[in-house]
Amino acid sequence: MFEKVLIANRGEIALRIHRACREMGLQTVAVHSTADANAMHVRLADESVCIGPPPARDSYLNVPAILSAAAITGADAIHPGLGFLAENAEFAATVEEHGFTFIGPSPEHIRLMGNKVSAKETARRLGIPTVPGSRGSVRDVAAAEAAAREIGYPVLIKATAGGGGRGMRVARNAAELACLLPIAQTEAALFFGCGEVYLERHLDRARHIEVQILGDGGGGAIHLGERDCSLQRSHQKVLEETPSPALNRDERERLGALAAAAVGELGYKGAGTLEFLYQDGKFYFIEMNTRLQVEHPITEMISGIDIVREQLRIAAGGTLDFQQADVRLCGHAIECRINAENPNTFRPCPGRVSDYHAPGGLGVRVDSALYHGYEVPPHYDSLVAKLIVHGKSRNECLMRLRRALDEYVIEGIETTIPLHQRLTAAAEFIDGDYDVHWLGRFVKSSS
Ligand code: MV4
Repeated sequence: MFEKVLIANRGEIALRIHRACREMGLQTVAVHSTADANAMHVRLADESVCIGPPPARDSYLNVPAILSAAAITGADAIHPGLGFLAENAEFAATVEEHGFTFIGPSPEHIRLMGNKVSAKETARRLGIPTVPGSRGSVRDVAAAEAAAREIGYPVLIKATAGGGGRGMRVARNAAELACLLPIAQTEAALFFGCGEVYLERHLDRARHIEVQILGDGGGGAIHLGERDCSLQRSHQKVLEETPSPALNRDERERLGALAAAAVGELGYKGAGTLEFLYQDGKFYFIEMNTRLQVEHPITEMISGIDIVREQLRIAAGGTLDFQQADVRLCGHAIECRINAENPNTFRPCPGRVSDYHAPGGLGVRVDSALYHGYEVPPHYDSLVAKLIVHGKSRNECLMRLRRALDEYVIEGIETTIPLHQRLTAAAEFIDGDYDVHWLGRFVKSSS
């Protein structure tokens, strides 16, 4: 096992990783921008190094500064967290070239899944159902129209290097496709530095369901069930739950087994997530994330497995602590993402936290780097806390969640807690009756 881990991230996720390290007896190194000198992850780490000014490209994305910090502190391994450099294959390779362990999958697997066309092709080869679409990318209008005739309209134009929904376009007929293809290609080049796009049949009332997996790098792999992440607005997840209210036990086991078999076959190392769309009783693979995810705690709550601990064990060359048969998924868990934003307009609201009291009690977990007097900087993502609640049943979980939301005090900044209070009172949410478009409409009608 390592002795010292550098955490190349900030905020609640840096704290989350620090906690796993500390419980395993590992020393931690925090890196931070000048804007984060007073951050909680810096206070708690054994050592800290300032790596640059507030803009992420000068600090949290500054690879030479991060490697220098690892060298001067004598770290053995680097955990990239999520966002920033977590899915940068080049970074993973550079870390290893400099003699540190990258806590995550191989650069080859990161690259394979970062290209959405090769990810889909790989999934299909491994027997995972995918959304009907173009074979590979489409170069010009003629090729796109030929592919769309086979797929059937409406089609969705997606960027090969994309993900997260940016730059997607729906075309309902050949005329729209001819018009939108060059726009999508230009946008893709601008956003992602690669103008390649591909087509998929557009599923118009899908749920977003993802499977958490862990691979040991030697062909062993297990799954930890699914998460329903359909409650999003503007491609930002707002609330996640597990298990999905839409699946029965049989569907859950089949999907999990399929995902675990596939990542085992790949020889995948570390934690990962396979994303699916689910509509009319069918699953369609769309993307794989090769990192720890924001919503991982709900899986930890129903499985009792510390996913970051497993990441560290796997990266150190160890095996998984358990087999599939040892995994017992118990009860129900929900995560509310609490952002420093106006709950109606979603405008970011940085500032000083003038009063702070987090909820607690049985089945309640708060992952947050906030504290009384903390100044939320304006430079980064507005996620400031995750409220995660567990219950024996979905109803018990919901009752507990409402109780915990009512207890939570965050003064001095606006937060999305009032949105979660409205959402958890909505009939469709209570009934589990929602798709990826429902929250956007709900927000418009309830604010
Ligand atoms: C889709 C889709 C419908 N049909 N693909 C958006 C984010 C990216 N990861 C994939 N996304 C979608 N892909 C096909 N073929 C609808 C979405 C989508 C969506 C997916 C997950 C969660 C929220 C969403 C909101 C709008 C659209």
